[in-house]
Amino acid sequence: MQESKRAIITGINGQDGSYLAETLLDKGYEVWGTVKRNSVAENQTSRLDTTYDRIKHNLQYVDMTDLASLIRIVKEAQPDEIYNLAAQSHVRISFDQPIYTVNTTGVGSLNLLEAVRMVKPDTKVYQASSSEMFGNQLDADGFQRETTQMHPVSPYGCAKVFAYNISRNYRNSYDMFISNGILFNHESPRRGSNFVSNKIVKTAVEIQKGLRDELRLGNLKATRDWGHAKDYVEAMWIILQQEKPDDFVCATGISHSVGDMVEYVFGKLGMDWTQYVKKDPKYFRPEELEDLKGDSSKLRNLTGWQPKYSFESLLDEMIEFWKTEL
Ligand code: NAP
Ligand code: F7E
Repeated sequence: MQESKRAIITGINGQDGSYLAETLLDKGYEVWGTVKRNSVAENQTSRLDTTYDRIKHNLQYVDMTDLASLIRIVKEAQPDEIYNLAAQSHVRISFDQPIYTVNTTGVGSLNLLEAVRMVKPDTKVYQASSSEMFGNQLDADGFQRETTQMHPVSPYGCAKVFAYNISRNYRNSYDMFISNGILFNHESPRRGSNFVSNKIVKTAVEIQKGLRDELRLGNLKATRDWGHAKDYVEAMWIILQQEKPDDFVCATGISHSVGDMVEYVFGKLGMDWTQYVKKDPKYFRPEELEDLKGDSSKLRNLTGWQPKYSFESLLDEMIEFWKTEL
């Protein structure tokens, strides 16, 4: 009988890590994961309710800035695949903590590559790259794709560009299987509630239930290409199953403004958003990324990947979640 494949997910307790753990377990993988120490122990595994019993013996304390801890888990797990999802992933907060963000999200990825190169260089590595790397650069048709220039406009975006480039450099220099998934925004009920989608949905449901009376937001005009995290973690797995390592954009190809999202969510809950939404300068960024819309033809044509969720069905699922949760 063929042994099951073994994968490490860094940042397994994040939004994507938790869905990817479910996906890989369903596919018969032995799943290992890295967690970050938190003084509230329950927070360390707060998104792992559905998987905890199956992975609890394979969870290790690792910080991306701590090379020794990365070497240890790669040595012990001897993985076939690593999905590098751990990062300080909040763009606005990256302006408050630029050095921490670069150390974790940028140099941390290099630490992982060094651990793999030293201990098990035949491991396939997925690097969680981001549409934030493009900044305000658009192709003439309004889309961003693998060939679009990268001009990041946040410390987070700059750190991701470094991780993207060093991943390509290690792939070419050492013949390692390292692929970048350049993922556009993806959300779910498990999204941190300080990202705009979950903030809008959660607060709108609270307003409807009389628990709050306003929603304070920043830039309503910015547009994003929003998909569902479940669709995107499937793409991560597909990217590592290809014959050759490569870089792929993953996106829905449809963009909406933050204002569109507000209007849809409040409308679904039977409320007029203009009565509740207030602009707050606190939520604007020092440099704004105005428009994102991804062309993922390369991934779609090669692998057949396509999203199952639409903008509307994603938000409907999130609204239902918060109606039950609150
Ligand atoms: P997330 O929910 O913020 O999860 C990030 C994970 O990384 C968390 O488990 C976090 O642990 C962990 N982490 C943070 N700093 C760490 C450190 N110094 N050492 C070890 N672990 C650390 O992010 P996500 O939405 O799942 O995204 C997954 C990855 O894809 C990230 O790299 C993100 O930048 C990238 N990405 C996300 C999107 C998107 O739209 N979601 C799009 C493109 C790329 P704690 O929770 O304990 O802090
Ligand atoms: O902001 C605007 C904000 O924080 C979306 C991360 O996963 O995707 C994510 O980064 C838009 C921006 O996501 C508020 O200015 C308005 O234009 O949900 P967000 P993000 O910055 O696009 C990329 C692809 C990643 O890789 C990142 O890891 O919404 N906006 N008002 C607001 N945003 C927030 N958070 N809060 C507001 O009040």
